[in-house]
Amino acid sequence: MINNQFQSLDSIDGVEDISQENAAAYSGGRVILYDGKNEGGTSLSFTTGYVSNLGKYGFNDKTSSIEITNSQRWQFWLNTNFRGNSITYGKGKFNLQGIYNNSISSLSRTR
Ligand SMILES: [Ca+2]
Repeated sequence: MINNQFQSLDSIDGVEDISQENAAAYSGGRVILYDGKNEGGTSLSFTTGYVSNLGKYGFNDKTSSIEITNSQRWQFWLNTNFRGNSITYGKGKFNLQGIYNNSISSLSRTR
């Protein structure tokens, strides 16, 4: 009985390890939005795709800094549905300046 219990705990650990590896592989890149400068405060991350309205995530007009990993590129718009002025960033960490601070409403991955 005890051995069986240990075996099933080991199995569970094994599954968790595999999913962590998959998560690491899948995170070949991501964008992370922060509501504070210098990657501070609340964050929200995406690995791919199009986000037409950050309001769906409670993050409309909140982003103050951005981190992009690997070789991804992301474009950020002032308005929802990819409208208005936009700015594009590649890999790195950025504080949003001027009109872009606390104004991003949509984004999409471009690479
Ligand atoms: Ca906006």
